[in-house]
Amino acid sequence: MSFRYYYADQIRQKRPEYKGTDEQLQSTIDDISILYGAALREMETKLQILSDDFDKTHAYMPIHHIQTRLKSIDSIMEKATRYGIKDPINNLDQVRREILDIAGVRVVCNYEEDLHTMSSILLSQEDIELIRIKDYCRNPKESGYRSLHVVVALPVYLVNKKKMVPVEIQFRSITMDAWACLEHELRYKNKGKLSEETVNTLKECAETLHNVDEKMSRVRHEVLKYDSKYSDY
Ligand code: 0O2
Repeated sequence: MSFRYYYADQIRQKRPEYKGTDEQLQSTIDDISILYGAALREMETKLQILSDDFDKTHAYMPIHHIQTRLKSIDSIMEKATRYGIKDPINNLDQVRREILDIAGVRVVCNYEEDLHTMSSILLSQEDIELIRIKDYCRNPKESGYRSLHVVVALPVYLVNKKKMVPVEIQFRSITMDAWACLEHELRYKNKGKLSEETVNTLKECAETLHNVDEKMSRVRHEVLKYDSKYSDY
């Protein structure tokens, strides 16, 4: 096994149905890493700039932290199969058109109201194209999951071309993120199966945390209204 085709070899072992050459497979993998990796870095920088400018203009940083992740090829293939894409390893163009969270950014904000503020500011930027929004804050999922999912395309400039690359941004408050991380771990450790009782308890926890978010937001307004430097906020 040559080093150059190390990843292509690994993928071919799991996906022997791949019809192209190792060079073609490696080139596609490199393309995904370069394009989507670049889009992730650009998006992280954009969000960091917004947070810094908020700090300068409002003496407040809405973003608590940012995480980025590139979906693994295995995970992309699994999702493509779940989406009904036939023979995904041989239909990578279709996979890239339909799987919109290959590049994912999680923006954890201090307060629930910051999520919509930050997403609106981001969407007003002229090089950002909105693809779709799923507002699980206003319409939580059956599990109790809350988050604001925004998929956008942003330009990545290569040597001789510009490519619009989709990125999914999940805006969450600290409490939404805490719930989602714990619930995800519990579900994962139980191989996706949780008893009805546990599912209901987790839903109750999500509701309790939502109440905490609302109370914290009220406290924030109470505290900040006495401070003139926040008056335009
Ligand atoms: P990862 O590694 O977190 O990205 P899908 O539901 O995946 O078929 P779609 O349209 O992308 O398709 O769904 P959605 O619900 O808009 O976004 C899916 C992502 O939201 C998940 O990513 C999770 O990150 C998160 N999510 C959605 N529902 C829940 C939930 O009930 N609990 C938790 N903890 N997270 C949730 P992936 O793909 O699972 O993986």
